[in-house]
Amino acid sequence: HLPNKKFIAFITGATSGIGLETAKLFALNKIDLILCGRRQASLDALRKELSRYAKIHTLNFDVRDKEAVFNAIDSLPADFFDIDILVNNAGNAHGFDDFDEGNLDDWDAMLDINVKGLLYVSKAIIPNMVRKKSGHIINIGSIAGKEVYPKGNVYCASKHAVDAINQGMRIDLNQYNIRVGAIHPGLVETGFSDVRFKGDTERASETYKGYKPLQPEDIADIIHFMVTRPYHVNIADLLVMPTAQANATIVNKQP
Ligand code: NDP
Ligand code: 8X3
Repeated sequence: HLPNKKFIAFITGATSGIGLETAKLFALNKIDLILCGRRQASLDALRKELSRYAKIHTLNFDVRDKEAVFNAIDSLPADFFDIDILVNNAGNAHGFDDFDEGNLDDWDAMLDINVKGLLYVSKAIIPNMVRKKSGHIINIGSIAGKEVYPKGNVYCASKHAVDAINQGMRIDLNQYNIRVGAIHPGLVETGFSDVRFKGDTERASETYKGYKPLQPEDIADIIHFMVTRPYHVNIADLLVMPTAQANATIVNKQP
């Protein structure tokens, strides 16, 4: 359903997991890409791999750094400036502790990256969508934004904020013909748990044992489905879990 004009998508967190698979699928479908993250080697490898299919520009910045976000987006060459699709994906959980044992640096990281970083990137990109009265913003929330689970506390708060921001954007950008929607995944096998458990790979891999978790390709596929609907169709809010998962705490694991 995409018109002949080539589309440009801006993906945060493109160096791993959901963002990486979305980048690959978009490129294969000839969507030009601005790929963001902090791992320069991964950005370079992606540019090399995907340039066969679409035009690729990479930006290295930390979404926590307000100035870096605006400088990076201001630095876009003219042929990458006209962004049609923003995928607000960068984010992670940091730590998995009872509230009273939570680490302040972890709390800062989750609120600064998952919430404020998403706001900074959006603030830098939305004005051009407003000007041209079109655009599509997809916010990656989480089942943690729909339910609070034990030891999820501040991560859940950050994703509840993403849910609220998604709704707020949709309400306020409605007058500008901009599509806004969120996907809230359950368990997806990515680098997510390595980050949450601070490099304890054994604990991270336990998260995905005994059942078939979602793969990042599954979420990428849904993101691509959302952006390829006719423009009058806006998929506003999706909760997507592995079949083995019933809610944030019930997972049918087999020994
Ligand atoms: P990964 O850890 O595999 O990927 C996270 C991405 O976010 C990386 O590309 C990383 O890039 C980027 N990122 C993290 N911190 C920053 C930062 N400070 N500045 C810029 N980029 C940053 O995890 P997922 O692919 O699973 O996570 C993607 C999104 O999906 C997140 O918002 C997560 O909360 C959400 N989600 C994940 C679920 C899961 O079970 N995996 C379920 C529900 C939601 P780099 O390190 O290069 O900066
Ligand atoms: C990531 C999935 O279940 O750890 O958002 O919250 S979960």
